Amino acid sequence: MTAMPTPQDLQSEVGVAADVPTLSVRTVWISDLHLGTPGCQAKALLDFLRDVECETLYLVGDIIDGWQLKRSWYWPQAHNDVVQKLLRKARKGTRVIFIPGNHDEFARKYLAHNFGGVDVMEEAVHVTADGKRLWITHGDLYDGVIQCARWLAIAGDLAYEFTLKVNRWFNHIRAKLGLPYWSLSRYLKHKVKRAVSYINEFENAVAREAKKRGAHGVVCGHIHHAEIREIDGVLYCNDGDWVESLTALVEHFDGRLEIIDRGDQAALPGMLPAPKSQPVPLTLPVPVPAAAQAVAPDTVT
Ligand SMILES: [Mn+2]
Repeated sequence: MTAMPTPQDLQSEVGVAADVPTLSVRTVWISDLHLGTPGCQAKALLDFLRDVECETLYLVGDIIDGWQLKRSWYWPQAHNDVVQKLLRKARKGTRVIFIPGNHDEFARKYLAHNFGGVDVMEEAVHVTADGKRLWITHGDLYDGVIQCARWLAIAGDLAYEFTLKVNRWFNHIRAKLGLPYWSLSRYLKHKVKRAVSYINEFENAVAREAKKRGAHGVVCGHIHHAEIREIDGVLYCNDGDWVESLTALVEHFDGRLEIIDRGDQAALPGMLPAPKSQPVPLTLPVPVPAAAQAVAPDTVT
């Protein structure tokens, strides 16, 4: 005779279940992890990698940030864990393909090599279950700024690093107040007109290039802005990043493509979801509105 499960039993079952992949897909694309920088949200990424199971995993560039590691060495345990997790997936039968980006251009010296089960390729063509030919590239080669003014790209990189620093500080406070994660850099990118036109130019250039190659679509990263849309008859897919938006692109077994958003589902003001039904108890009388206004969205225009 079996005894009724106690609440403890149930709890441990949930604990076990948490380690079992909950998302089974044909293909996963992730890029712009920027391992080796404080901006990389390695914990969220580890959670995602633990939850997902796939036949093919594309690492679409800027996986390890050689630019920043050269400036100052930063390599915490969690970043090691991500690398171990990726290698483990390769060992367990996932086909892992690494397409270097501009921040890990050092790996472009090792094209056509295989490291611990990871194939390094300059670019790839992926055929979806429903027969779409997708051209895979990081995208920096079609970024006018990087190609024409490298110094500007590096200056922009430093400014970006600073924004991320402010963002971490800001979200640290938000977390203390029980508020969800909110990406400042993601917000700025949507708000600043020049950033918007820069993104559009990039997207058009990549889509044009995909068309030239006779592909149905393209998968890229680089601009840290996840998206699936059609541009001039070409399917443009960007898998986003794990620095600010925490997004991945997946292909389901029927060939359907989807963006998985592990960041705040609605990081943009105006798109905020209804307040959660369970209010977070605050133990201290924290001055919520004042702190929130310090970096209020509408002060940034
Ligand atoms: Mn890049």
